[in-house]
Amino acid sequence: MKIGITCYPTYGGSGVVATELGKALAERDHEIHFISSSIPFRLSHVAGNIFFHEVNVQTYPLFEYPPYTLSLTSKMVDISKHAGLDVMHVHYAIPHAASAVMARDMLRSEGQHVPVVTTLHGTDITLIGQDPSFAPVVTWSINASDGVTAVSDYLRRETYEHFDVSNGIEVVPNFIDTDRFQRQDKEHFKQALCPNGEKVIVHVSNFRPVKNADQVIETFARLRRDDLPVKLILVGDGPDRVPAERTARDLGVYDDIRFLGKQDPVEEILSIADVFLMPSGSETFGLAALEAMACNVPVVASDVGGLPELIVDGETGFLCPLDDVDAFTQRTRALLTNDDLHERMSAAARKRAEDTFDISKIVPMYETYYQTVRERSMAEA
Ligand code: GMT
Repeated sequence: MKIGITCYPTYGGSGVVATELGKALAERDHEIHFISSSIPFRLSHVAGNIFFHEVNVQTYPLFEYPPYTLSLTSKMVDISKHAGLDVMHVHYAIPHAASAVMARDMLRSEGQHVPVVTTLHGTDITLIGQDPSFAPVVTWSINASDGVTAVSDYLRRETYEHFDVSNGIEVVPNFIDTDRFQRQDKEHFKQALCPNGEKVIVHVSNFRPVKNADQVIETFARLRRDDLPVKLILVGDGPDRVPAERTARDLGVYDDIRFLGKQDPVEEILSIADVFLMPSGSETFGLAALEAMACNVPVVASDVGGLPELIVDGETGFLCPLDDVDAFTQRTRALLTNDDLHERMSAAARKRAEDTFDISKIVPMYETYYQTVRERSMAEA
């Protein structure tokens, strides 16, 4: 099949999922056309049957806000016509689904059928999508898509609860390449960071308020207060990074923390981790937690959103009540001080990643879904 994929190219789970999906589909002999504002950060090379088409956004003295959505639509039309796309798969509803539906309708008026599959990822439904300035368009574009998927059952339920959606929604969970994401020998790195054999806690996020980065610091500070020999590595960047640094200084733990900023080879950092913390206020899936699990790292996370579909409480990690820093501290301490418990959970975390979320199990679900959507939309045409 010839598949158009649109996503946010910058740091973020939906872009990662879209890019890894495109790469995996290309390996299965599909022709993939990424259509985006810049090259997706996980797309290291464009070769063979992978193409990248940059959306050219025009400025004009009248435009206080250049209309990216329309430029994207025009690019989708252009690529669909010239590459002969069989399906357009857009990730994150705003504004990608609206652009794709408009492009599809324009193509239809010229006799070309390119069905649209929209994948809902997170805040497009749980937060920003519910704002009155977006909600009617989100509702319309979900209902007008030829196929809709959500990354968890929770997200599917949230969509029906908050939007007047009549379209069906298929749950296709996120996935992980367990060959790439596996524990590697990074002893030299561990030694450099933890010369006295300290344990390592890792948190990876885009440091938006929903990630509750301050609770990671607070949990860490409580563990250090008990003199637990432990270091904290923070990966990623965003608006709450500077406040997190301030909190670390205020709590006197800054010197035991490494703020690494945005990093691509996350699996190398996860390879020296003992516990991964995810105290998010909302999380539809928690891809960063899955990456940790694949690297044998048990996750201590908030009991919210889609996280219980990923983390089996007491087996592959722990789920704690939202904002309960005491519970986070207690569960993390247990994992850092009880070797048997840690060994059992890290093996179970890896096993769950392999058995349930391996890329080889999920990518065929998308292929089958594209086929179903194509046949259905052809029949309706
Ligand atoms: O919805 C967002 O906040 C952005 C999105 C992203 O691009 O990072 O994150 C969501 O999609 C990821 C991939 O499907 C999920 O793993 C994240 O849990 C989800 N984020 C939230 O729900 C906060």
